[in-house]
Amino acid sequence: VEASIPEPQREAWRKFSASGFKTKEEFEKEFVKHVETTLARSLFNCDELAAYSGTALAFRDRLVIEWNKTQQRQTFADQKRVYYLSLEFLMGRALDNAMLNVGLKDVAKEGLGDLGFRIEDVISQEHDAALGNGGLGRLAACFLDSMASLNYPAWGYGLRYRYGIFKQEIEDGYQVEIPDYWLDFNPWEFPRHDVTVDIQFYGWVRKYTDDNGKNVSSWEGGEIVQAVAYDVPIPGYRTPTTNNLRLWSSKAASGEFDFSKFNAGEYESAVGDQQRAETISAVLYPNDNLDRGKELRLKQQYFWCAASLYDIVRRFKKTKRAWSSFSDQVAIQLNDTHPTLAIVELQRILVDIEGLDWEDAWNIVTNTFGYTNHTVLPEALEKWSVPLFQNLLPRHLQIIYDINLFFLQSVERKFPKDREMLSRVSIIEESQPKMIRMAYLAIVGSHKVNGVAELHSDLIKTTIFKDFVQIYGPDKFTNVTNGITPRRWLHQANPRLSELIASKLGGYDFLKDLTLLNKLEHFIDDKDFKKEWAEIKYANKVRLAQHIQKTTSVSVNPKALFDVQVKRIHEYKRQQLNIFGVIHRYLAIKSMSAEERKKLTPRVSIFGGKAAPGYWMAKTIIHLINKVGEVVNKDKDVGDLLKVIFLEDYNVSKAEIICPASDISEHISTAGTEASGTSNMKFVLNGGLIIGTCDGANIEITRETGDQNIFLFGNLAEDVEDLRHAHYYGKHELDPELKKVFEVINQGMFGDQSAFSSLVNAIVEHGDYYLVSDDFRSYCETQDLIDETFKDQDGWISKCITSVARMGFFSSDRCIQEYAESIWNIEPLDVEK
Ligand code: HBZ
Repeated sequence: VEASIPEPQREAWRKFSASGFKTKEEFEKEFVKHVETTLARSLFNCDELAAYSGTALAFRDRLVIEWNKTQQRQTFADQKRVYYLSLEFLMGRALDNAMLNVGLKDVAKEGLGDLGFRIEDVISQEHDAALGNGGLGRLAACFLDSMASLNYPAWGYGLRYRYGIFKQEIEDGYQVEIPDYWLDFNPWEFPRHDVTVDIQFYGWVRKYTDDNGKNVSSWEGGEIVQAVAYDVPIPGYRTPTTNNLRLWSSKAASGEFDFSKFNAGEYESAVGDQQRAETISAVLYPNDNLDRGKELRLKQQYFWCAASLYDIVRRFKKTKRAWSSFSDQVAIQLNDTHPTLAIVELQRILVDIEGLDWEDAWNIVTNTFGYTNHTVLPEALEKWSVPLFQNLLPRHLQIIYDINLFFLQSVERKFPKDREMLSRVSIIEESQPKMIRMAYLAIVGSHKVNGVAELHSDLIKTTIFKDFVQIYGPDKFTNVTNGITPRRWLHQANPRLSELIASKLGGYDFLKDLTLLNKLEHFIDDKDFKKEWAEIKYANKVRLAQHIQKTTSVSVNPKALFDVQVKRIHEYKRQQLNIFGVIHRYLAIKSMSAEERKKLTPRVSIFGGKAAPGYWMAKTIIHLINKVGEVVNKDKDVGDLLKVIFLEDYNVSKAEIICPASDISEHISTAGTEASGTSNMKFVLNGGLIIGTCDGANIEITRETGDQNIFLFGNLAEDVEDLRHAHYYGKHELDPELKKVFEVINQGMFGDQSAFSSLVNAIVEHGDYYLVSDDFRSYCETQDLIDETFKDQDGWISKCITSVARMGFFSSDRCIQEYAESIWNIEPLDVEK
């Protein structure tokens, strides 16, 4: 308030208040201004990168104007806000998205043309913002897009990593990791050097009785690191709402930086302190679905939770409301257990700092938080060692113990004498060392817990969180099936398909209400429409073929069936099943006569994805794929009938090229292991069909699009346990066709067989935990069915169109509306006022 301009002077401001370009000429003026002044370049040295920067700066100005207004509007409206806490935001590129969302891409295209640039070349200069591993991080990014597009008052909170997910290179068939330093020029972030929070670590707890005779705990000593806010504008699609993503960066606190060391000549150690502080936000942990329990990771989590909570509480306090109305004003969603410390931190703020009673504080806390679970894999469930935690966050450990005590007391009242139950549900695992079970803490501290697809939400209720359903009743647990933003994953990635759809549906309203796609079913017999549809798919395949040629030097025939599996490499996602299937196909081709080969459907098997740097088995899978590619791709007997491609460095911007170009994509996890999957949705929305197991969102995709439009195979989740038992007791016979695949690997067909022995032995000797052998036959038969089905191109296209028409449910807009209504209890803001 103190910083606001007095009324008499506001006229002068309003006269010059910025108002963003609308026409081609205005864009060109802004562009040239930025290139010449902000970048200090001229028309004699403006390369494509400078053109990107100039364009980005011009659009950034536009976003900032709406962003400021949005923040004012939301402050004025004073409604309940939602805060989405995620340690990952896998945003990808921002420029194309900004141009489309504000509706000025055509203006920019023409303007750039006038100035001597092609818009595609300019867009492709941008470095991906890759602050995430995979599905979880990308989901957070889609949610930001939907929350802004639907005008919800929403903020994202995350960490500003200096290094995002590593860049992947393939050398001799092996993955090599290169650091992803992405901040050289990032026009999309605004440093807020005035928005800082001091974050405490280590130290001790002092207990005393205050003047009113109340027992107080105070966290003292230790060290301080400063959190600095960096804000990223998030434009909604064709709406003025531009929300904020706030990312925290760490640096040495000013009071902590020891200048006397400089004077004493200890320059190095002074700089060392600085660097140690900066290490907290230096790098994204590159594991997906694995918990490693490292201290630096815990520091990251607390640093980010504490800074975000401070910020949220500060904003609430400005409204001068009573604490009892906190959860009427604030909803906080936890993206997995990574931000669970926010629960403890809010309780600490309310009790230790604001002086509320434990009970009152705890009511506020549990009414505020919601927790989303993304996995049932035991190795991914976070646990923190008590000694490590005690050292770093001594007061928080005490609070967790108290939360646990009160929780267990309530359980005991409900289930007297059930000691087993108490030890099963305790937040503290009585192991050596003791461990804090973060998922249990998240459940106890939230009012709602959700899974991300129907099967997954059922599974968490019947397996890992079964006891908690008994304790709290079923209503605390709910499902919100994931979704994707059609803006990026249809309109931006596949502009021609989007345009074709718009031409039939009478405009682009479907991008705001994806269920409108169902009107496409009227055109299922429209010959011209189908022809155009096929041409677009073909053009997208040509574009991918060019990318493959450029990056791997392998020529692929765009008329072949493109079979794609792109996602993080993980045993549970079963890329090994896919590549064994490819080898099986290769052997079949080799044994065929020339006549038989003529009847085959030519296929390009395309893989992509990163392995966590410490995940040996995943790296071995990548190695095998590349070695199989080397053999198959140069085999003259095979020619165009089969090509095997590994695409380097799969990321969001590459996904935008790949998703529109598939005929078939693979979502083949062991049933019950993939919580939802979201790339399955992206591929179908772009007119591809899928081969998949009955897992995650595949099941709901089948329900929506019809079982004649999807290729399902394999065992069901309910049978997995028994099948694993059969392996364990030696009752499983290895699939005979898979055995042949292993034989040729062992004979060295793809180079040194010892390189792949761990992969083979996991199945042959170590119990085949992911049931590759059990599903192999069904998988191969289904692939044969796909070959047959693809021969009838007209029928194939009908399936694709029908599927797209029925994909409306999988918009992240639907998903966000479900969260808003059933978990957050928030309303969109009227932006017309
Ligand atoms: O979240 C994924 C699930 O595997 C996928 O099925 C689901 O569709 C998606 C969105 O709900 N989970 C992840 O991507 N998880 C991680 O990347 C991860 C990262 C760090 C961790 C644990 C998991 O410590």
